[in-house]
Amino acid sequence: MTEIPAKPVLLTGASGALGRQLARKLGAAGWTLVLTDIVPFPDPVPAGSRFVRADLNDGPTVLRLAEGCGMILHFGGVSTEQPFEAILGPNIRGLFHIYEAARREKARVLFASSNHSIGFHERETKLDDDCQFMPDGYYGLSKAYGELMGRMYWFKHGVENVNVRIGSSFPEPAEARMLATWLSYDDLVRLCVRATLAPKVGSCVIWGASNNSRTFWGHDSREALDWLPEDSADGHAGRVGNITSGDPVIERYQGGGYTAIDYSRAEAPPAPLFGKK
Ligand code: 15L
Repeated sequence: MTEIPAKPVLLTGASGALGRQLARKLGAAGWTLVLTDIVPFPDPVPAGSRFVRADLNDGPTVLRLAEGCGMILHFGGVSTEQPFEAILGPNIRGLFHIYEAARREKARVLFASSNHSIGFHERETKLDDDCQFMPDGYYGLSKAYGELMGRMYWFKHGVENVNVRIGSSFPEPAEARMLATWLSYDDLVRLCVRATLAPKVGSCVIWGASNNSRTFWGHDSREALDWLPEDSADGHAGRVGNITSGDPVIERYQGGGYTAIDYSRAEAPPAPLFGKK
């Protein structure tokens, strides 16, 4: 990882688990980062970078933070299933502020989307990047809306964006589902590097998973980014392959546990109306 972007990079959600990985590794590679989060940054700020505590709801502050930046790695906002009102500000209004800032700065956006934007697809269905959104809660719905916001800003204003449908990015896979959905931290960092440095990305979708043979996902725009995952969950199958929930809803759908949160259907839902096999 030697190439350094010409302009500073704004990283939102810098104090979260993924933000901290990115701050540490991109900072160590010599990138100039503007780090921001609503909570304090718990680590030493990398040399040449700075941290500013801010709320994504605050549009003028987001505009100021993005000044002079050529790339926004947007990991901020609510990252789990929450009531609608808790998600609305950070994930919808906050993302609007990010896109307005990108438009003004002519910056590119990497949007940390999620598999929960398509979580109600069945696990047997292999999905390509043009599959239908099937959000599995208010969080997944905000990610689907966020991807569509990126598409609008690309077509209307030429703001490039990479929408990464992150599977499960943790130090290691923790259960059987993650043998399909796991994204190693190193693959995530390499993906962010390529999304920043690739000459042209348009508005595209990437499945955020490592090279897992049990993957639920197929075609995406990784070629345009020149990114290929190097890690794999496969070696963890012996350890976690038997760890399942026993819940028929959770085990049926790609979104796993999120699909069952506040699930109120009495009967099993019908087969999906669409989706590629
Ligand atoms: C996500 O989007 C969450 O941020 C993360 O905490 C995990 O739940 C992950 O999805 C997953 O689906 O494993």
